Amino acid sequence: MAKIPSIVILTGAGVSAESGIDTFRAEGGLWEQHRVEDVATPEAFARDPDLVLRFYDMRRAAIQTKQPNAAHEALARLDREWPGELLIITQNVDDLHERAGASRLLHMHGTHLTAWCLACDARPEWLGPLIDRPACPECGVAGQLRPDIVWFGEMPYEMERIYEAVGACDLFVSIGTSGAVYPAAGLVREARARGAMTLELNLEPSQGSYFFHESRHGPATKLVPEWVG
Ligand code: BJW
Repeated sequence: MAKIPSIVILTGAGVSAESGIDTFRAEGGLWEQHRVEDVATPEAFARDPDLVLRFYDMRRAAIQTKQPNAAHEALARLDREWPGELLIITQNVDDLHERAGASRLLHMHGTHLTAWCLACDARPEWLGPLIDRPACPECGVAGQLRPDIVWFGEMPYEMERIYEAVGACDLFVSIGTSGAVYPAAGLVREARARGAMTLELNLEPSQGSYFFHESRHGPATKLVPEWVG
């Protein structure tokens, strides 16, 4: 019997755009109000922790008011129904994939659901504003919790598992990501070099469009349900 194709899906901010969560690099996007160097590096956090914590507390509160859209729903259905190997690798820190019901999922750039204790390395639930300098529920030390989010210069999570899945997949699909940030942006080349078919679903051609066998352009809420069928 023929092997059931194994699928890896990489998602980015574009998949959550129609849920009302700003993308990073569009006009009027998240980082036009906040310079990325001011908020998304460990150096910026060391320099001005209040600015960074206030920014992420606000983002987390905003994300909690948003709902999954038709693209998240379609991917969750595919995850439930696909009989073969499947992994959704999201760069997004929101939890809209899991709220739609996806479970074969990993967050390579972290998540706003947990905080990271710099004192004991635990990752407890991110329960309230970090700007208030709460104590870590694991070790009790106050003021050492930071967002559990991967900043520039930090190693994205679960890279070993990611390269293993990408290297073994038959189909690699990239949805709603600009291809501007590595190592995520390099995964398509990795998949293609190992013989996978590669498909891009994005509002417009991304920086890496020419690496894909096929690119389809339009809103994720239309393209993803059409692709999943
Ligand atoms: C729609 C849509 C709709 C809109 N429907 N589509 C020089 C060269 C190469 C690399 C480097 C370099 N200098 C430094 C680096 C490394 C650096 C990097 O890549 N920098 C680049 C800027 C050049 N990367 C890192 O530092 C990473 N770590 C690392 O490399 O460690 C070393 C290592 C070595 C070897 C192996 C492994 C690791 C860490 C990167 C961390 C990224 N973190 C961020 C911020 C998190 C904070 C936060 O969330 O606030 O994660 S950056 C930001 O960009 C966020 C996102 O996950 C990430 C990707 O953005 P995404 O999702 O693509 O969003 P956009 O806005 O860019 O694009 C949205 C797309 O959707 C657009 O194309 C739209 O058209 C589309 N769209 N609406 C469909 N409705």
